Amino acid sequence: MTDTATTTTNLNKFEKFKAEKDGLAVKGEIEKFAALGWEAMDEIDRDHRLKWVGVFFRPVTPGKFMMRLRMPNGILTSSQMGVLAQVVQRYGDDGCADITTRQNIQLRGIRIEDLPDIFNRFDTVGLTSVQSGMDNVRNITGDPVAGLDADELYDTRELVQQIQDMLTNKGEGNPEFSNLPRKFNIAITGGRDNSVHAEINDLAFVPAFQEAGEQNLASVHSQQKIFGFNVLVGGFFSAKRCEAAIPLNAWVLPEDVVAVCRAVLEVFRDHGPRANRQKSRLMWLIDQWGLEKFRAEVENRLGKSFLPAAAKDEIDWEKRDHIGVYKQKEPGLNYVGLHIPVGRLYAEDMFEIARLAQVYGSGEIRFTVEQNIVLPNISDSRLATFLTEPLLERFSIDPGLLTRSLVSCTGAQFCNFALIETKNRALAMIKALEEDLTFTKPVRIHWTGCPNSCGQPQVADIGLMGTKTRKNGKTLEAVDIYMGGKVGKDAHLGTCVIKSIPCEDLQPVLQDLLIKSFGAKPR
Ligand code: SRM
Ligand code: SF4
Repeated sequence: MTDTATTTTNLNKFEKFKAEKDGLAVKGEIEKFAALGWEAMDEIDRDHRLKWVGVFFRPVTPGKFMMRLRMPNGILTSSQMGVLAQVVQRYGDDGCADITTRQNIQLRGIRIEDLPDIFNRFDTVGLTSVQSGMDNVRNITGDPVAGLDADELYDTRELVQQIQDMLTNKGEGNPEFSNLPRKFNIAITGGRDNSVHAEINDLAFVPAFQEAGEQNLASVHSQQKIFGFNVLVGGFFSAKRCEAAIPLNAWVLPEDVVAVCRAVLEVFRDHGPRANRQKSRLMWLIDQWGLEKFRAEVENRLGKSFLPAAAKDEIDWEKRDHIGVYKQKEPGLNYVGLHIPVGRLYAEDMFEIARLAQVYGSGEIRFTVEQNIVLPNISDSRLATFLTEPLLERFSIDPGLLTRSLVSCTGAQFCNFALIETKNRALAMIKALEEDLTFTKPVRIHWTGCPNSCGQPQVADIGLMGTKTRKNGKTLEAVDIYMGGKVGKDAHLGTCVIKSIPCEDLQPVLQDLLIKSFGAKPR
């Protein structure tokens, strides 16, 4: 099937177990695993293959699994949220959920014996967790205010759903794309502020117009300016290397986006390097081949040539965080962004969010890549009452200027890669800094527990990446500090500026940076 994985000799451990049994095969074995229990299960099934159905063994909390859903464009209904709340509720103190940096949700405390029931419940409300981990395409991100924003150029919701349906066979699982060389991220943005961080995805579509005359498009389209997307490829973060996506020099019509995703993924699946997992993301294939050959191979799969990229894209706004109350394009309606501290939710919060969406809105709930929630379709007449709801005291529409932009990965509480504790520490640090300083603008601080960069420190104003350091003969939790990440218009990645600050010494260092570089003032 592939250039590099044609024989099973010399394959790395992951390629070997994938060749022996496809990850998706576990879908038919859930009842068996539930009956066996996690301790008696085959270890490869338990630790790896279960991730093909979104179930993650947590070595930090053995027997209490994490489930990663798929939330196309970050959108769910209140009934879906209700089901997710019921699932975590049964685990008492072990049960909670995290909104992720890919506009998605993960559930915690899951026991393997409950999986058959959980999957049945998911089915009743149209939820799926399939192919959300390991060598699969992750949750596909789109504009969190798609269809609500008067200034958007394209409503991404339908396209994101179509891509997910193609990749996952409508949530049932699709063996065509269940053995990629590595994980793969896709984002589509139709707004002006790049709310999805297009530049850090393996494949991204950003809005761009072509002049009808210039590209011989006049025959198919009557308008002068034709809407489509410029295509970016190869963006990724890993412990070894981080790259922003580069232009493929291709412009595609919305109706071709699904086919382009398929073509790129087929090329990646069949030719992507598989020998070394540290060198398997799409950019490594582009390096190996050169962009021209990669582009030609994708065209070959697509069965037609790309038009060259439009000269400029339409990302010309600073990035919005969507926290607060905003008018929708439809008169009389509003969307309200609630700040969810480090994305952490408990069952009672989830029931309450579902209720608020139902009572005040249209029952719809949305997630952002900043791990927050947007409730759309709240009418002018209900808005004032909505704003008096007690939940908004904790999930504020007007948090402090550091708090509102805080992002944090899972960290040591549940993740065995973590070198430091993140979420609780991040919250405590922000509180202390807001007590000591005043701010005139938000400062985006992102915490990530290890160099895998799930908390995206490279896109932050100040990124904090977990590490270990030595001080007075002791090993301590520490951070490397990143700065210079720019999001929205002219997005680019930040770089490491200070290394190995022990977490116990971090507060004065951050205080200094906030004063010198972001105009903060001591109170
Ligand atoms: Fe991630 C692995 C959590 C977004 C790069 N990531 C993991 C694992 C699965 C490791 C593990 O098994 O413990 C973490 C699960 C911990 C847990 O219990 O929650 C984990 N990643 C997360 C989440 C939950 C962070 C968060 O708090 O929001 C995000 C889930 C997104 C989702 O819904 O699918 C998450 N991870 C990201 C991102 C950000 C993004 O996509 O914009 C990145 C960097 C971008 C990228 O992938 O290019 C990211 N995660 C990684 C990597 C490094 C990938 C690589 O090529 O080396 C790993 C390690 C790996 O895959 O081997 C990883
Ligand atoms: Fe775990 Fe590291 Fe990802 Fe944080 S960055 S969730 S610690 S793998």
